[in-house]
Amino acid sequence: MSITVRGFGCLFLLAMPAAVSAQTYTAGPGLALAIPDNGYNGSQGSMLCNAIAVPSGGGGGDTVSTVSVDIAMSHTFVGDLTIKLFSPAGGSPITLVSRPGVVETADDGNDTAGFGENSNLAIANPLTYVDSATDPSEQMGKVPSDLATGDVICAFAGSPCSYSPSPGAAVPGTLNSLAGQSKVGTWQVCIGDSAAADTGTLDGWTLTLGTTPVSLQHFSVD
Ligand SMILES: [Ca+2]
Ligand SMILES: [Ca+2]
Ligand SMILES: [Ca+2]
Repeated sequence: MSITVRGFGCLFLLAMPAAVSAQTYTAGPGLALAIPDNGYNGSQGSMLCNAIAVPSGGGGGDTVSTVSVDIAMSHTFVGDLTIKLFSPAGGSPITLVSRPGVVETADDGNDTAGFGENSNLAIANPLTYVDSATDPSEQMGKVPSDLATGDVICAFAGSPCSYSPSPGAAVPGTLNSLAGQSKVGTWQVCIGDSAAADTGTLDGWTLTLGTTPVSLQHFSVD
């Protein structure tokens, strides 16, 4: 945009919001990071964490407007899992998954009321966590029907590959509640496991950030 106004002999710059653009940042594939079996106690330190450093710029603005996360991992019992996204701004993480099929009384890994959903995750069938998904992650393995041990979520016929965050007993929060933060800094996906025997690994993950660039618009006055 260029606007010329006569009579002042100056150059002006206007900061104008532009359209949302999306940038993706990926760790892996092939990370092969083991999730500590039955290690989760509610703390970040009890989880497997993996970081992505997001720089300034990179084809978009630095102010977050939308967030989604793709995770490729294996696990033989999805009801064991708690998965959280930590943003560079700190504060409470966004809980993407909280032990599907278990009704938690606290976010401490100690619930013994049941084992939760028994279906599997596979690296070849990554899942997307996004606010707009039809099914909450608490329903993983329950849609379109109750999957059995060995059935892989997203690979099983009719099983969705996208889920919205389910906080369980953790601090509530949607991914897009991170809007307005700076994207710049360290983002972490952390995965906890709350029951013995079944295990899994993190193979890779992708962070997709919609940002709103602020573009400088020139106009001259002469
Ligand atoms: Ca749950
Ligand atoms: Ca099941
Ligand atoms: Ca386990």
